[in-house]
Amino acid sequence: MLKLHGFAQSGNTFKVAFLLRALGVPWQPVPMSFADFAAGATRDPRWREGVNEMGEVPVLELEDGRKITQSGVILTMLAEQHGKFGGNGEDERREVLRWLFYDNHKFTSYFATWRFMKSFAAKPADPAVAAFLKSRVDSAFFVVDKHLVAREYIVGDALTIADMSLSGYLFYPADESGYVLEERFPNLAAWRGRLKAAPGWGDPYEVWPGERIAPKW
Ligand SMILES: N[C@@H](CCC(=O)N[C@@H](CS)C(=O)NCC(=O)O)C(=O)O
Repeated sequence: MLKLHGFAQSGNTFKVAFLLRALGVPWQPVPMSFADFAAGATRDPRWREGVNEMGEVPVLELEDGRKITQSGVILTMLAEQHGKFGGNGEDERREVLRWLFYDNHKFTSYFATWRFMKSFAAKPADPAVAAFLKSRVDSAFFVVDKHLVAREYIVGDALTIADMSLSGYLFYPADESGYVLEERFPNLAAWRGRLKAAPGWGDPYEVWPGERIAPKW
């Protein structure tokens, strides 16, 4: 059976779980506790050597033991293998890839870092760093909000892995990030609502074993 390494607060892990559930593929979580993650479990040299040299989750472990990393690669691989959620035709598939890059570089990347710093870091954020990160989150959110103004989904007219990737962190409670989408990003909020009706969607803290942690700051 496929195994997915990750932890409950990891939206990057959730993206992959969302797709596995939408595909109806049997899989098994390999959970790490947030405390172990925060203490550096993925940065341990033995973990890097045995699981992922990049020191990150998610990691999808295949039945033959191979380990696939980077959520964008995992999503693309599974979508190709199953012929689902990858976009229809070459143009849409390229468009899906374009949004996966944007997500990994700007959208999830800044938002996940911001949320971690705001709620889960060992120390309160430096105000200048927080202001910088927040401005980067805002501009990425404005881009996707505008893209969704007259669209139901990110690419084409059906659910794809681009939706799953970009939305991965948006289903966590608003107090973890301080972002109430309805107030400033109505198209993102409406799209998130549509995705909750997608096959396989579930609340991240129910989909993955592990405790919700109250924001520290
Ligand atoms: N681009 C990567 C990002 C993965 C990532 O940043 N994962 C976080 C947890 S959600 C992590 O393991 N971070 C460890 C670190 O940055 O040291 C992906 O999409 O898989």
